[in-house]
Amino acid sequence: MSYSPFSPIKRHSPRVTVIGAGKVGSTLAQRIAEKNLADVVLLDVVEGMPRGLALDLMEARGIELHNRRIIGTTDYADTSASDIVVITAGFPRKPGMTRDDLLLTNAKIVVEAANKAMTYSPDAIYIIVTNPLDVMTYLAWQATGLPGDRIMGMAGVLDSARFETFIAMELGVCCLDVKAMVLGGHGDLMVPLPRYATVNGIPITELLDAATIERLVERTRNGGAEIVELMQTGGAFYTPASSTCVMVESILLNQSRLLPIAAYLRGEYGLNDIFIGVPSRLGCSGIEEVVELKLSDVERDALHASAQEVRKNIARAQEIFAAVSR
Ligand code: TXD
Repeated sequence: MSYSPFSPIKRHSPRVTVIGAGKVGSTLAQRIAEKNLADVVLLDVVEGMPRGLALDLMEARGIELHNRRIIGTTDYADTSASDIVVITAGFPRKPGMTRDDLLLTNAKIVVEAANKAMTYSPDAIYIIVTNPLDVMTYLAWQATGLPGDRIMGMAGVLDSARFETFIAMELGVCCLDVKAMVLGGHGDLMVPLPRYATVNGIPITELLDAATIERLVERTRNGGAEIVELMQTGGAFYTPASSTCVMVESILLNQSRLLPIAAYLRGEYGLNDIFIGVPSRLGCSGIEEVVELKLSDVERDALHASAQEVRKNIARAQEIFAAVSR
């Protein structure tokens, strides 16, 4: 029998479950652990794979200088008492495929994952990442009965990061100085807001002409597809994982950061009963506040057009669901 003078480490660490140990999920697990934010449970349907990834991440701890536990599993019982559950399970777009083509396949996966996770972590805050994002978030909210402030979708942080990158590249400035906000659904009708984009406080409308801004807006709207076309297999995952990690961090550290996230609306921006990207403050209780910006008529119309698209897809998903379960 081996001898050890040490008793096992006992601690109450925050715990984040990441469902779907694919590109986004495994990169997110790495970010969370290496930023020393929480222990991570990485769950997938594929036997062995999440355990392998978790072991690989654990073996890097001495080098990356953290002591977070990463558990890989296919069993929801291992996810119990999580503070946050992130759902990335599903399939990404293939070249030429729209986000909405993924609708039915991913809807079944996300609803099942959310329901199973709820049995073990009924008090957690849920972040949905799977596409089509706004629709998946609505369906998961509906299926779980979670209050609107404890379930949200990640897309706006990613779309804003892309807009900021393109602005920084165009102007040749440091990306740390650029702040921008993209609202609306995570689709072709998303609403980048140039009026609220700045380089360290200087509005970009004073730095770039209208045609250039429109080009950057278009590139932002097409940001996901641009990467899918280049990669051919799978889509973006580094920035999606970083963007989700920002939300996880704001919740765990109760930072109340103002972030564009897909939030449940009850009349804000003239929209009701929908999840769509709007600026919200994110803290330990989830969404603390949806912040209503003053929008111009054009911006408001664009947001409503995007909402219309999201609603159409929610209705379509519900129709397909009803037909399948008949
Ligand atoms: O801005 C955003 N919201 C997004 C969304 C940005 C990037 C990626 N976005 C979407 O996230 C993408 O369109 C997909 O719908 C998801 C996951 O993307 P990822 O690139 O990580 O896909 P992978 O690498 O194919 O990983 C998906 C994993 C894979 O390991 C499957 O085995 C697993 O999901 N999977 C499941 N896990 C648990 N439970 C079930 N039922 C399940 N089905 C598949």
